[in-house]
Amino acid sequence: MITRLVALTLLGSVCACGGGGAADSSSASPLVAAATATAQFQYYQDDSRANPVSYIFTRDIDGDGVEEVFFVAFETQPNTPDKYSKTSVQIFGWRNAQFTNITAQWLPNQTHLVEGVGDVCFGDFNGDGRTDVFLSAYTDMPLTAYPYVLLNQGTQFQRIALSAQAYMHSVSCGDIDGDGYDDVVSAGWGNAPTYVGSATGLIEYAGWVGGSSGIALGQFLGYGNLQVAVSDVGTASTNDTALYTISLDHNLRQVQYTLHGTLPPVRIDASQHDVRVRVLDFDNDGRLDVVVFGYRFDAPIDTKHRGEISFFKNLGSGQFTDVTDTVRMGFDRTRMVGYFPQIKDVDGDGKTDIFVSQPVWGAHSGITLLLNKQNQFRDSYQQSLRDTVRASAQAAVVIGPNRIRYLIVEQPWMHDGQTRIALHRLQFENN
Ligand SMILES: [Ca+2]
Ligand SMILES: [Ca+2]
Ligand SMILES: [Ca+2]
Ligand SMILES: [Ca+2]
Repeated sequence: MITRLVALTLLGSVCACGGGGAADSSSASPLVAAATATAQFQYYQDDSRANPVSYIFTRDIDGDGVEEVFFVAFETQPNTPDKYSKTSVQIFGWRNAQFTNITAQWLPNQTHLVEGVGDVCFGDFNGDGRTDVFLSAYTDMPLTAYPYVLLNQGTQFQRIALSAQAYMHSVSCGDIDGDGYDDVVSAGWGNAPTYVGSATGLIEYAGWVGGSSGIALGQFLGYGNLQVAVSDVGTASTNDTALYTISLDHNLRQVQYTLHGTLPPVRIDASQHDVRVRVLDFDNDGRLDVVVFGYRFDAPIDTKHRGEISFFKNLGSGQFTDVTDTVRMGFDRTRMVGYFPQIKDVDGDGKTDIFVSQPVWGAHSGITLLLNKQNQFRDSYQQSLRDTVRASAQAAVVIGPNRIRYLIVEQPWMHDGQTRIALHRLQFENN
């Protein structure tokens, strides 16, 4: 074991130098411990063996300071609508210090059975102080599905189906109008409504932002309703990220999105797909900034420029500038990025970091940890992460009991209908 770790450390040093020039001193630490828990479950409700597209989300839903983990999925192409296999939502958490499947408690009476989920966001939609969940409707084909709101009753969810939609590629939760009820906006290609929070939960308002892939609510302008940063708007060749202001008409139950400005382009030459947008004030100047995750979707095997994590600094008044080259250190652009980037304090030093993962095939990496050090986001622990999260696996970081950080790994698909997961404790240098 020790020999293996030493070997990995050496490999890590070599790879960090080749991947962009930034010395990665943190790779000297044994970041990932052996798995302390494993489990398996079935996403599908039938005997499909097709590799599901699945995503992992973490949130403390019961307010005990320990995060729960949500696994969601859809069956993708080359399947067709008449052969589509419905999926399920799986929830894991800690019970008596054991990491275990708690789906039946939170989603009783088979309410974990859904059609397909393409994104998840969390908010308090009915203002009762409890964290609710929004599951987007997505099957990656012209087949409608139900978006669901899961209203938190304290120890279980009340599930409510909203009107059927298709292609809800990404969702974002936030209180647009500051009335104390969180709202939900979506990006995609299905003309979904906007969901407005109220004392009784989400209400559908007509109006959406238009064809797009990623979306994030934020107070970028510093006044008025929240705005949205939206990726993959415009034409296929430009694929811009844009900022829209939002106005609500409660009487007509309508929402209007107005283009305020366009952000710099993500610097990928061809077939760019900017799948997710995230918001954080990465330079601590009091203005919310934008991070866009994009990749080249038809990238040949030897593509030098496959993935991007772009940092757009908010200059105020809706103006943004690309500061990626000075903010992001050491990221290897042949790498793949993914659909559930996490903006959280991964290493527990009080600064917000970025973690993103996606299954890849072949020799490429699909995992990135950008640790925030002095407002620079440094590519860290790449070799350790790659050794644990192997090709065609994916992972997320979850905060467990006693604020201990874990890597939850969804293992490569074995074509037997079972999804296997493993929990690994993370031990960072200096803490
Ligand atoms: Ca919890
Ligand atoms: Ca609201
Ligand atoms: Ca800022
Ligand atoms: Ca941190």
